[in-house]
Amino acid sequence: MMTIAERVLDGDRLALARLLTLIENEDPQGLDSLGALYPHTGRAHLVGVTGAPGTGKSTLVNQIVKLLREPPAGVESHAPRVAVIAVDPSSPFSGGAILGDRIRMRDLAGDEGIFIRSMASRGALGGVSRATSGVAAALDAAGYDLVMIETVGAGQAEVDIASTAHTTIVIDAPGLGDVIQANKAGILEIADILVVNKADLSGAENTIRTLEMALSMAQNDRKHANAGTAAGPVWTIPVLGTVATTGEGVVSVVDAIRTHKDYLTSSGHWSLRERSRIQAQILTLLDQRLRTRFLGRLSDGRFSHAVTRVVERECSPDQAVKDLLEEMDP
Ligand SMILES: Nc1nc2c(ncn2[C@@H]2O[C@H](COP(=O)(O)OP(=O)(O)OP(=O)(O)O)[C@@H](O)[C@H]2O)c(=O)[nH]1
Ligand SMILES: [Mg+2]
Repeated sequence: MMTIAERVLDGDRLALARLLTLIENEDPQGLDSLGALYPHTGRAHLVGVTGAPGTGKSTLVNQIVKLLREPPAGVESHAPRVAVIAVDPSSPFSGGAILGDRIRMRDLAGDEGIFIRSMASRGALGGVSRATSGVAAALDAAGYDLVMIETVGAGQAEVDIASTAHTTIVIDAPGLGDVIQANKAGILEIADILVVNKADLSGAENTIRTLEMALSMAQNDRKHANAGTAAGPVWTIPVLGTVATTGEGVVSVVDAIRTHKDYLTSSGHWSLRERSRIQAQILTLLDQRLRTRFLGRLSDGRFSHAVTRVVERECSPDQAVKDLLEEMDP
């Protein structure tokens, strides 16, 4: 009998779906299978798509996938296999309903080169990114060239996605009080590609201009900070206007995704990002496992006693941790 990992490598979509569920649940069988698949990972381009609720992320991802799978006539190109992970989609869906446009979806639904998956975050800090990295790795091993990860931008989630993906697309739309919010969330720092969607609405030009100005100021600061360091290829963050509902401007986004990948490879940033991505994953796992192991070794009530001491101001949190560690490992 074939193992689940072998079946995934063999292109079995049902086995893949099952494996993703096991990984999401952090089931030991899923984690073992992922271990078996790991040597087959490292090829996929992971593209994060984030932005405020309702900015048009799903609609745009739909258009990007469609364009990648059906290159316009005359364009000589080998269509990449594409997977989509939707983290915490605002409405529950089965199969392809997330992509909204049902007619278009029916076209895509029979396409073996597309795999769509939604997953719910569990609220636990780091939980989303941990499971998302695993799910993305499984899709990578299954042979998807491009894995798009849609997350709603709400503080930590978008920062998480930037450390999970190779390329981060931040979507903005006119009339959100955008730049101020964007700055607050550190969005300009995580974006490799900025998209102003809903370019059909009034105010879009203004949003694009404001973002371009904020970017050029940030890039000037960076230039000063980097003055004197070795010159290499430099990435200039593009600001692209789109109308996701009609597909206008989406070609430029697809181009930017490809160009950014080329930039990452030629500048050496691809391997740097891989390294820091993997380092972050290992550290997160270490944090989690060491803490679980430590708490498991404490005698009953010891942890809760430490909390009580701090609550009653008998000691500081720092002192409480020192005492716990000292007790365990004098
Ligand atoms: N006018 C206009 N409406 C758009 C455009 N793109 C998307 N919409 C509409 O905006 C609404 C939200 O689109 P979604 O694609 O679901 O947005 P989202 O960012 O995925 O939303 P959440 O996942 O809920 O955060 C839908 O009603 C879309 O039809 C656009 O370019 N112009
Ligand atoms: Mg969505």
